[in-house]
Amino acid sequence: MQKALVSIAVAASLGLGATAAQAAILDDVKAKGYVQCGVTGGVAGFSAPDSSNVWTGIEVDYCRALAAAIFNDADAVRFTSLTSQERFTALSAGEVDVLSRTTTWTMSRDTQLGISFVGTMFYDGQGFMVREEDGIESALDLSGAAICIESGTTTELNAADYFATNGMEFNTVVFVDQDEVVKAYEDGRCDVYTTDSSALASERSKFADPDAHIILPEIISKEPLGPSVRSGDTQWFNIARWTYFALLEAEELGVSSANVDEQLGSDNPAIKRLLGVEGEFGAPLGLDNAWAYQIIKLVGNYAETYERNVGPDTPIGLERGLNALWSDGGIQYAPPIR
Ligand SMILES: N[C@@H](CCC(=O)N[C@@H](CS)C(=O)NCC(=O)O)C(=O)O
Repeated sequence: MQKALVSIAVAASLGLGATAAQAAILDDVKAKGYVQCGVTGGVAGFSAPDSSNVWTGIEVDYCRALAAAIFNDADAVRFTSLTSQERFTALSAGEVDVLSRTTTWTMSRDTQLGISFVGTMFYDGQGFMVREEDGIESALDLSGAAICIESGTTTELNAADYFATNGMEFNTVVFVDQDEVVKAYEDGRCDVYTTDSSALASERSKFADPDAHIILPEIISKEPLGPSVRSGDTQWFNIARWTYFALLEAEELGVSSANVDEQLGSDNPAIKRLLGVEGEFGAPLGLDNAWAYQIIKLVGNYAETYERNVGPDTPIGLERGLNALWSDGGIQYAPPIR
């Protein structure tokens, strides 16, 4: 009896207690036939439903890529719209299988909430938007200004740090919902709207007169936005993480939705491994060896999702910047598939 207890304790301390739960999420997802993905209520370019209730955005594409890897069907995904405050509980309670929602990877979120971040789909930073007519040119001129902010975010915390560090008076108007924040700013209840600078660009693109608003030059934080999963299921974590890496690796190797079938005949060993022509890289994840082929065929590579959702030719208009591949001067980098 005592021996059994000791071995349970040892197994638990080694993390083997998770073994029973190892395949649980993938099995559950396969059984229900879709991935349940937690997203924002609507940040254009990241995740937003269109008029026919079809979700689009770079974070939506990530969820579609996951569905493509598992089901060879990029539509085998359902979306749950979550506020900033709801998102972590929804993930840890199992209401969603993955959270892909303008969410900054921070240490406390990664280590204290029972969730694990898998990578950074979008390197961002916090900025400030003001009305052009107010003539403000720097965030350092914002002492005492009324600032609209969404609660339960890093935004709140960073702004507090920034104002304290610069000896400025911090005066916020806080809302739970993004739409309320934007409306309050538009209605003139606040002088300033602050959030991730990509979301500022996204919201500004929806204003009646975008040019009446400017984004100040200061970026006051690091906001690595990425998907996260419940902790304790290594297989699911690996699937989520390598889905992100596959998007990057495909771009790096020049494999896109347009040429992936042709690339099946490539002589490049790295492309052969990526597409499952050689090696067994899907099987250890519980997936078909064509898992990455399916992602690329149905969703595209990282550049494709970036360009169609947030790139310079979209209303959001964001250059690749930090989100360029490491080989193009950015910091997006995937470990090799081998
Ligand atoms: N990245 C920050 C901010 C996240 C956040 O909630 N951002 C707002 C603006 S980008 C948002 O997504 N709102 C959408 C909503 O509430 O539906 C965090 O993780 O705390």
